[in-house]
Amino acid sequence: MEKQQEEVILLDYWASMFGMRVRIALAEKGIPYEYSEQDLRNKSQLLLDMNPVHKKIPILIHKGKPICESSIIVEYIDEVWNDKAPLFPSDSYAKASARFWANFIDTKLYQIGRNLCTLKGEEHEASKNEFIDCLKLLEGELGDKPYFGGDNFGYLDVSLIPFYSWFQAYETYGKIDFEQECPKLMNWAKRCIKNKESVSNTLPDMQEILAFVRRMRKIFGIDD
Ligand code: GS8
Repeated sequence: MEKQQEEVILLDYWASMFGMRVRIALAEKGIPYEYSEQDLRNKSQLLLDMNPVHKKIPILIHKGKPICESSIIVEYIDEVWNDKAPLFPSDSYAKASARFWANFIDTKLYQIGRNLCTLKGEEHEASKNEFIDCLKLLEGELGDKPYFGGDNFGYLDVSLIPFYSWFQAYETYGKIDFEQECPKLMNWAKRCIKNKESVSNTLPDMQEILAFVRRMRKIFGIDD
């Protein structure tokens, strides 16, 4: 165990919901690591060497070897540090289902959220409805459970909760009232923050994310 805890480095960027997943998983497991904030507009040689395929963060470097893609990193963490806070259920069907929904978040929710913050006019209106539909589907999957993982905070909770820190930005630019649209999901998010230090210590202030999106919109010429 001592050996496995050695040499854990995370290449990350503070506002990245994908990076937050990894930070939450590492905190859940109590793994000490070196955090290395990356400049995504001027990528370090280390970042390029460790993820030459996608050139993206987060990257977990464990004993000198890189693991890329947040979902894969979280699975890796759960597998390697398997003595504490299991993130996956042991049941194969529940495991497949958690992976299915995490994939839905990556392929749908993320992209639509991005559109919400960057598009205008009719396309913007369409993404607003699509975003609400996605959240409602996720709310259906949560059902009456305290967490997506059931009684315990698990893989799908880790996958989704970072998006909550972007909700103020989505609310502002998407003009969505989340409390009204998906109250159960909002209660779930508040429950995670209240009960899980791994989450409350990781998620950045929503206002900071909003200010970040505001800056990005200026840089990309969406706003004057
Ligand atoms: C996505 C990582 C990603 O988009 C994952 O890890 O789950 N599917 C991957 N990383 C972004 C920052 S967060 O928006 C990134 O590194 N972007 C740099 C770039 O695109 O050049």
